[in-house]
Amino acid sequence: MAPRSAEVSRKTKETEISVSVHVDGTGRSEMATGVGFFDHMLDQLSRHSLIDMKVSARGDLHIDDHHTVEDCGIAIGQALSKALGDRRGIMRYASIDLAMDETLTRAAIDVSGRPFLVWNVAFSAPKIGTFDTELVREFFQALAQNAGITLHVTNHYGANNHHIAETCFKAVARALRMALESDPRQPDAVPSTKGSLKG
Ligand SMILES: [Mn+2]
Repeated sequence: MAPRSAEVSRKTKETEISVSVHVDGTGRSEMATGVGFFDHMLDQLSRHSLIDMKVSARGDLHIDDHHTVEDCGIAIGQALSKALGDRRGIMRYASIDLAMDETLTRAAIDVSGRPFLVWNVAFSAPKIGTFDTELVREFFQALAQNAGITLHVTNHYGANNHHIAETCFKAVARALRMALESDPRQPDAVPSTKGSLKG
């Protein structure tokens, strides 16, 4: 498999973001989005997917975190899609039930080229510290859309909202790691009867 890396820069009137990803990495992350809790979540995404990720963002945080979080999802998704190329030789499907203390969350992924998010996660509070819990969904919606992946996330149960958010990021990370792993039985094939995973 050729090295799977990409960089994306994206600038709008709301945000200026640069992202680099190395899919076959060790989970090294450098996050500077200006949103502390979000940096913590992106660190989890990188660490548990083993995708090296560098994200720097300058967004309109004087309004709120929404544009920055959503646009980071867009840019990371675009970088992943670019790095994956024609998606040859990947396992494609993966799922995990991920436990963290009292919380259990499932992520199921199809690296299909068809963007889709099914989101069954409810938070019991609107905020984690200063972070709006509804932005967790916004991030994954942008990620799925721009990475070209089908992503289902279900929180089975949990009490602590920090844990619920964190298990979403860790479960998606771990499922991504498995789905993007090279398939030793068909290392040169695109795993689709259509012959294409580019949507
Ligand atoms: Mn944490």
